[in-house]
Amino acid sequence: MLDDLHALAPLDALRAILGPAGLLTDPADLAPALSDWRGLYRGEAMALLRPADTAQVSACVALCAKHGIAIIPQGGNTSMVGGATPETRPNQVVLSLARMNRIREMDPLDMTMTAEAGVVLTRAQEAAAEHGCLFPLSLGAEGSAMIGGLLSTNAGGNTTVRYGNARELMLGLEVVLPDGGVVHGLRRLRKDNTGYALRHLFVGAEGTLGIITAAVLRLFPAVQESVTAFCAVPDEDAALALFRRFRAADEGAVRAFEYMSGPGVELVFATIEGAVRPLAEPAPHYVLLDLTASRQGAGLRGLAESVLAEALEAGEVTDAALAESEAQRAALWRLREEHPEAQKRAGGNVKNDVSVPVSRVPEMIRRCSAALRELIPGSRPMPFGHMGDGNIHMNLVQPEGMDPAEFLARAHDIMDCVNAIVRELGGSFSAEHGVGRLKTDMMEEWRGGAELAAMRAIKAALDPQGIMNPGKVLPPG
Ligand code: FAD
Ligand code: 2HG
Ligand code: ZN
Repeated sequence: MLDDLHALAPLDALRAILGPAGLLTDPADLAPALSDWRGLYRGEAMALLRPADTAQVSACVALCAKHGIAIIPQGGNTSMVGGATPETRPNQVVLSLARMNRIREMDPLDMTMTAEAGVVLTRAQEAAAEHGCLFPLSLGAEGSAMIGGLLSTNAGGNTTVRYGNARELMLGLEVVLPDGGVVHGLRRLRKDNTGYALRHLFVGAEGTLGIITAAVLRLFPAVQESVTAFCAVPDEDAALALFRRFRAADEGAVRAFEYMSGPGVELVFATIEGAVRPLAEPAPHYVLLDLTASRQGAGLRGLAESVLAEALEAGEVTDAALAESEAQRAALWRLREEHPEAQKRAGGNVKNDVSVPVSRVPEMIRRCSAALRELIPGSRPMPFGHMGDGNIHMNLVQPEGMDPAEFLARAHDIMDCVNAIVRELGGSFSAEHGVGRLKTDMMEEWRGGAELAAMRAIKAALDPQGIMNPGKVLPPG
């Protein structure tokens, strides 16, 4: 069968593998797959492949390897770093996992879910809930991002502080290698020390080493009780002090601890319809936090009230609102989750997805904000994000009235300005979004020497032709 296919022209052979529904070449069908959520990149591809199962992925990859055709794996296409967007060059295809969206198995006893790469995160969360369990990964793009993409970027999000990154939620993987071979690693073992932990190599590899087709995911007990609090805080140190206070009171209860700047929240009110002000007075900084427990009667409301009362007394909190209903909880979270959209609507904005040790977050925010204001007078720093993980989106919104193109032309100066401070504080230039296409030029400086050499050796060993997602993660050379 493979020999017959290899006799055909590549696109005809791919069509023979995938059937008419599995191969699209009409420019209108391809267009959404050729650009990214941020609108930074636009690429080219001769076709969009939409395999329905692992055998089809394997056959497509083997055929592409034979013809030297590059493959760009794509899930929900929500990458913040252009990781799923093809470059502008010939002889490449985008391979979407969207049709591979079956949940193959749920096991509430082993607390595992075996899901295909194209399962959308909200569907995985719902499936877990239908079995009385929790799949805890949660982030703003959860209605589009897919299991394969989430694992390939080792996504973080709002619950990392409690449950870890996507990597910590994965027990086993099925992967198609760049020669079409299949790693059948869907083991649901908590312990499995059998040589190199290959499964972890593909997590965070951003599609440069192979295609994840399915994964065994860890489940947790469902949430039975929760409290959400939206707090006004006077400064960054107070926000961190509040985190310490809640952690000390009950570390296991803190599901999310998110920081937002006053100007960032005001931008949400200004640009997002229906955003509701939860506190009487605007504040310079805010914290949104969730406490959850897997048993009823855990007393989380009392805990939140007593910790907040102490924090008010200590001057760490100036006002706070506790959600009284699911609708209020959603409204509070909306103020946080609309930050990316609000910043997009404000014209040019430059993202800096950075991390530092948690203890250095206040200093990082203060120093970066001051340096950015000096670099571009009138620009608006709007840091927000996962304070409990030391991961802040140190974003900069353009000055009002400035031409967005003029502002975006300074993007690399802006990233360099933030990165220099982050480096001094022992941090990382990419905390959760990955390297993709946007940050390859930072790899030499940050990961050069033996670390980058080892990464290149792994890439060369698994993908000697360099057909898997070229131009991503590793710098040229
Ligand atoms: P894609 O964007 O399609 O792909 C991402 C990368 O993975 C690409 O390099 C692609 O080639 C590769 N890839 C995709 N599928 C596979 C596969 N099956 N096998 C191998 N490689 C594959 N990220 C966070 O970490 N935390 C957040 O809080 C967060 N919030 C976000 C909020 C918004 C509004 C948006 C737009 C994005 C956000 N992101 C966040 C970024 C993004 O959602 C994540 O990176 C997500 O994991 C990407 O999933 P995806 O399915 O869209 O992958
Ligand atoms: C989030 O935490 C995402 O909302 C997006 O990681 C961050 O827009 C951003 O910079
Ligand atoms: Zn984030």
